[in-house]
Amino acid sequence: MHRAAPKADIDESALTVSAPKTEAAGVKAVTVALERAVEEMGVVRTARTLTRVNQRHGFDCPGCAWPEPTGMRRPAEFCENGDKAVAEEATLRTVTPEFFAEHSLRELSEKSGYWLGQQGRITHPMVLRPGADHYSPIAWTEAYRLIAETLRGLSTPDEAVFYTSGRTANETAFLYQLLVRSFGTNNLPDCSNMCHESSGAALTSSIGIGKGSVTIDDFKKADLIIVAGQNPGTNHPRMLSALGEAKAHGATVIAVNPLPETGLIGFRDPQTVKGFTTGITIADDFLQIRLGGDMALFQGLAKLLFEAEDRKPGAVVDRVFVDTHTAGFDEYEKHMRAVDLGVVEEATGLTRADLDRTAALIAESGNIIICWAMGLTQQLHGVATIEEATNLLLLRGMIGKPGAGVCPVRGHSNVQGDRTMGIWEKMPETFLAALDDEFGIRSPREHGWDTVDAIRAMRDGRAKVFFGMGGNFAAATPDTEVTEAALRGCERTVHVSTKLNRSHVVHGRTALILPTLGRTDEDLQDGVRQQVSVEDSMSMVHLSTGRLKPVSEHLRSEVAIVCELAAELFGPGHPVPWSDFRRDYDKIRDAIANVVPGCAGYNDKVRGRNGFELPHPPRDAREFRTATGKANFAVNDLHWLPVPAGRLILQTLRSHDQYNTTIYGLDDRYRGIHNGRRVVLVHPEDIAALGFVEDELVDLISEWTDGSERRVTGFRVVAYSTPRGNAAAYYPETNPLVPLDHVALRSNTPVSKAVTIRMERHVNTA
Ligand SMILES: Nc1nc2c(c(=O)[nH]1)N[C@H]1C(S)=C(S)[C@@H](COP(=O)(O)OP(=O)(O)OC[C@H]3O[C@@H](n4cnc5c(=O)[nH]c(N)nc54)[C@H](O)[C@@H]3O)O[C@H]1N2
Ligand SMILES: Nc1nc2c(c(=O)[nH]1)N[C@H]1C(S)=C(S)[C@@H](COP(=O)(O)OP(=O)(O)OC[C@H]3O[C@@H](n4cnc5c(=O)[nH]c(N)nc54)[C@H](O)[C@@H]3O)O[C@H]1N2
Ligand SMILES: [Mo]
Repeated sequence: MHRAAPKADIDESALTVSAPKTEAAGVKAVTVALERAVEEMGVVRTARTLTRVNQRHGFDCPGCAWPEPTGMRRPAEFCENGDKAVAEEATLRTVTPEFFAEHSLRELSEKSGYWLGQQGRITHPMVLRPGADHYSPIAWTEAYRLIAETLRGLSTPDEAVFYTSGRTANETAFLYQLLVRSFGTNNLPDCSNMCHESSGAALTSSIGIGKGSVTIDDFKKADLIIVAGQNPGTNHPRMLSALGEAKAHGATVIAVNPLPETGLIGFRDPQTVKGFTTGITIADDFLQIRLGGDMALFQGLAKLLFEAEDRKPGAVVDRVFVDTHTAGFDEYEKHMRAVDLGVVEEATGLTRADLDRTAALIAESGNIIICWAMGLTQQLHGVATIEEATNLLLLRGMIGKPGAGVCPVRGHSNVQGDRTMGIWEKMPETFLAALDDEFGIRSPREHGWDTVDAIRAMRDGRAKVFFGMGGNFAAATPDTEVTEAALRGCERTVHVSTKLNRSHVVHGRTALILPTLGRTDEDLQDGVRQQVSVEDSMSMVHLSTGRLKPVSEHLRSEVAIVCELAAELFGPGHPVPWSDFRRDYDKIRDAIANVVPGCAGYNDKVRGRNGFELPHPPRDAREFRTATGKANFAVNDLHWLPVPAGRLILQTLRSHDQYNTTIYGLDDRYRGIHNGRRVVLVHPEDIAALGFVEDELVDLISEWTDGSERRVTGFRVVAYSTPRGNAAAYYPETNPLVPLDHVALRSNTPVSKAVTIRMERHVNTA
């Protein structure tokens, strides 16, 4: 079935600005989601899909990684943006061989990512031969042969890069890393390198495991929840229900953010009938912090906590916890006592009263959770900042007890599971040894390239093949011009994809598109329905079953693609039973059970009512598997971001109408931006001080330490509530501004939330 896609691309001149919304979700959210769903899928398919999101026997929402409430799943775990994610995937619009015959590559490369994505689901495997101007259809067997031939022709397996985006289910992820390691490289960059890598690095060093320590039930037991650097109203809408419930149980919520994000500030719960009539304010307090000021905030709070302890010895520092379970406390205390609160005020833009009030709450609260996302991780000192947040919790004894802990809120629905399954360029020896034992292979031990290093390798000609398991590498990565040139320099680029995106038109000498089933699609192998499994942000693993009839009979599951490619690449006699795995996903799970820690009995456990919880030693037993055997207080020198004269610090973030590089629509309703995306949000006084006026068109120019400049053009200036010297604009339009070498220390994550820019009046050259 083919439905017409909207033909028009974005017309930024139609952009309008209205006052930001003061409330998130509610009736409007339900209406918007349903309209979008019916438009994409029609009424029947809408009814069949939206009732199965996140239900037992249903499929896992391809949106965010926020967990489902345990015990009873609500009759409809409604979420506007989850439903948009489903509609985007379950659409009946298709991109067929005729489409590719009609549209040349040149034409497609001039289209926006929005337009490309709106065309629908890709129906056939396609190839772009050297010098060709159009993609043309290719048989699956021939596609595998081409890929295998190129891989075998490399002078070393390390000349290939195998990227993963976090939608990939556990079964695929496990087999994919097995294929890559059997082939002989650890070059397994993933979207996590650009996302929560800083959280993983900080938490592994502080508590011995790179995952959050709270479960969904802890939210009901918390007294204080700090949400820093996160916009849940848009990116994790169901988290607002958990926060609302926490408040009903008496919790206080503090939002730490440069922007007054709708949802944290106001919220109507669409889950409850009451939600349709009464709204609540989620955040009891809002600390409007300057970009990159969080490290100063957490250090300043620590100093104030030590002073409170002096006034009332024994009341603030959890001595028993600190003495029994931690290392490095004395040095940390000394360092924090020396913090200059004047500097903290300057760095954060907050007042002494803000700091005192927050410190008092932390001192008095019995159970504290700190949540965060990209506002903390995509910063130069993101790892140290997260360590400082963790230090505060350790000082108060807040890890490994109900209602308290660290909560990095993950992005992609299975990004955490992919890591558990071995998608990482630096998997530990224990994992590799277990993998080798299970299959009789010899995994390479040398660490591979992460995302930024993979771009450098392609740029420098050290990598020649790019293989993407989902995602949109060309658009999601920093320094677009450099990255696109790097991809174009490749011998072969291959993408396993559901929908068309920028990465298909920024191609190597030969390019392949391998169309795959999504979460919502029924996956039949030899006539038998298969299920996959995923892990949410809180280490809960559960099954996901797609039931929709795929839009084309030529789609293959990601598992099948990996197995069939492996069979072609390795030939008969390979020790891994690829074809058995393809036929029966239970067999993959049996292998996972033998290799992946905490997964024994996987097939049984994952079929339990709510799936199963992976072990988390700090949460389960206050056991810290660090080098010291204890939780470590980290000691960091204070860093923050002064704004150079005449400049702004820019953060690149998501609108309410997108999923990463997938643009659902042009309406950032909560922020009052409609019909367009090229805006830069600036403090009204900065607009005037820099010599501009509201609504005028500017170019944004980033300046890097080596003197180089990067420019994006034609952005409308919008007056917005943000700290002085700070600005915000949407990703991925602003990715060209982020220099490749502008990465977080210790995690190599692109610093997408702090790019120094200047604005220039836009000169229309068209
Ligand atoms: N609908 C929808 N859902 C999504 C996604 C999506 O694109 N659309 N993406 C998914 C993915 S992969 C991810 S990683 C998550 C992302 O979830 P978020 O991290 O919420 O996403 P961003 O839009 O990047 O928002 C960053 C937030 O941090 C704030 N911030 C920026 N810099 C700072 C800072 O220096 N300090 C503080 N305290 N705050 C700061 C910004 O103002 C903004 O509120 O969402 C996931 N869920
Ligand atoms: N400037 C800036 N850059 C950023 C960020 C930022 O905040 N600012 N955020 C970063 C973050 S947090 C992340 S996670 C990355 C995201 O980076 P990616 O994960 O690479 O990007 P996505 O846009 O999520 O990928 C979308 C594409 O995935 C494909 N797809 C969708 N579903 C499936 C599926 O089921 N299977 C397969 N095989 N393919 C599928 C579709 O073809 C779609 O076009 O971007 C990062 N880049
Ligand atoms: Mo992410």
